Formats: sequence, C-alpha cells, structure tokens
Amino acid sequence: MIVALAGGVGAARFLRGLTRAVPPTQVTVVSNTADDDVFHGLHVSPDVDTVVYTLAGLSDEERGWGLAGETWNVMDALAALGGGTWFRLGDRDLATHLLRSGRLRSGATLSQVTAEIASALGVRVRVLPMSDDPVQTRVELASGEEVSFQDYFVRLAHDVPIRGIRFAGVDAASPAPGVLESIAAADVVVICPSNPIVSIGPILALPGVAAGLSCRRDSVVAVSPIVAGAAVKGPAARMLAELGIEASVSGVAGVYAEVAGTLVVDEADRDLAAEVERTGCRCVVAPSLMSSPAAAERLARVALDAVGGPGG
Ligand code: FO1
Repeated sequence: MIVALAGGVGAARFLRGLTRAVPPTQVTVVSNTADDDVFHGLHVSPDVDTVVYTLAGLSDEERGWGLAGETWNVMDALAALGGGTWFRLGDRDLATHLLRSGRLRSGATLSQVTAEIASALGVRVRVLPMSDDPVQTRVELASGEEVSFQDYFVRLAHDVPIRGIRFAGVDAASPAPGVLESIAAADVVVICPSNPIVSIGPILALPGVAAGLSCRRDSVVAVSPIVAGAAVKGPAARMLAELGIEASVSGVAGVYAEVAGTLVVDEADRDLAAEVERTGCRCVVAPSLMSSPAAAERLARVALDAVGGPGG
C-alpha cells in the first residue's frame, strides 16, 4: 500500500505516473483541502478535484485545473448579471460543486462525498481529503493585508509578495477518517512534487500527521517541486524565498527533513546532493520533469525504489 500526500497540479501529474507504476487499488491519496473555498454558495475543493479529474483522465492538461472540453456558459451568464467570475467555474465542473455542496448540506462529510465523486468518475485510487473539518490557508501579504488562498493565487495571480502563511482551523481539525491509519499501515509514503508550504504544509500541520510520518521517515520519500531554484509550475520558489526559506532543493529538504528520510531531486541539482544530505535527508538524483505520463512513471518508480517500495 502506498500513501501519497498531494496538492494540485504537480501532484496530479506525479500520481498519473504512480498509477502506471503500481495498481491504482494499492494507492491512497491524502489531498490538501486548505485551498477550499466557497464561490456562489458552492463548496469548491480545488486540489481534491484536480487529483480526481486527473486520475479519471478528464482533466484539462494545458490549463492544469478543471475539466477538458469545458464550456463557460454559466460564467458568461453570471457575468451578464454582474456576478463575480474571477474564479472560473466551468459548466461541467459546476456539477461537481453542486453535488458536493448539496451532499455537505444534507450532512455528508467531505470524505464521503469525495469517495462518491471519485467512484462515479471511475477512479480506483482511494482519495481522502486531508480533513473533514474546515482548514483555510490565509496569506499575509507584504502590505500586511491578509487574504484567502484563492484571492492570492487567482484574483491577485500570486503576483504580490507575501510575508506569512497560516492555516486557520488546523489545530482544531482532525485528519479525515483513514488518514492516520493509512499512513501507519503504508509500505511507503510519497510526498508528491507539490508546493511544500501551501499544498503539503497544511497536511503536515494537521494534528498527528507529522508525528505519524517522522516515526517511519525511512520509508517516506519526497519529490522536490523545485528544480534548479525554480518551481516547475506556480509560485512555490518565490513563496519559499519570501518566507525566508532557501528556494532550492536544500530549502525543500529542510522543510521535509523531520518527516521524510529521502528527497528526490532533478539532475540539474546534482551538485546540491551533498548539501541536501547535510539536512538529514538522503538525496536521490533523477530526471524530475514530468513531460509525459511515461516520464512521470519513471520518476514514480525512482521514488518507490529509493525506499524499497513496490513497483520501484
Ligand atoms: N486557477 C486559476 O488560475 N484561475 C481560475 O479561475 C481557477 C478556477 C478553478 C476552479 C476550480 C478548481 O478546482 C481550480 C481552479 N483553479 C483556478 C486552480 C486553483 O486555484 C489551484 O488549483 C489550487 O487552488 C492551487 O493548486
């Protein structure tokens, strides 16, 4: 059994490779929910949906989120009514948010409705939201203003310097049913190449998760989302630097050293391997750019092999 801690786009690409390396039924994904937000009264879980849509083969590769072949009639109609449309919800994507919101309102948990949606879309990987309780990433801008994650990431196009991040509600939240159990029972835990601060960070901040990983860190492997000092996609490198963490594989190793015994880095960072290992993380060098599902599969096999996992 492999447990993967996942955020958005980078994780989804990696998971597509992972489920080519091992049977999907051997994989449990714990997905970040601190990006979740309510738009037009609908509960949107971006990282969960990105994982489910990608594993279902329905995601829009080029956009990196939402569904392929999407149409935007509701957004256009909403704009005509003067509604806010900066957070784009496609016509088919809206069905997911309508179903999820209705189920939550009738008392279902996020775990239950996530399992229903994944199953309805034919996803055989077990997808767990990190928590059924509300946890919201709040971003403190350099100006001192605090905004929601989607305000920062989408409305402001993450084009503003930050000086702090906090996960509102995380201390009072519990890991979703099955999260701690699957981490304890896993042969291998993989930390996907997601943003270490805002995608993996909330999962590690949940009570019990970091402890559950550090006691088995020899079979926890992380894949760096930073290659040659830059994020493959998104603001991860800039966010690290703005938070005073070195935007390099050494900085990533420092963030993960307590919970992961091994960090996989790209060949471009080969000369930083010794520095990574000084943080206490073993460093494995391998091509990390997932330019195709086959490349993602090769990377997944390297990660699994690094900790003696199945399919390595
Ligand atoms: N990202 C954008 O840059 N613009 C959007 O309008 C947008 C809408 C959106 C709708 C549903 C969804 O699941 C994701 C969406 N995203 C959008 C991406 C989202 O902000 C990110 O995937 C995560 O929050 C960070 O990984």
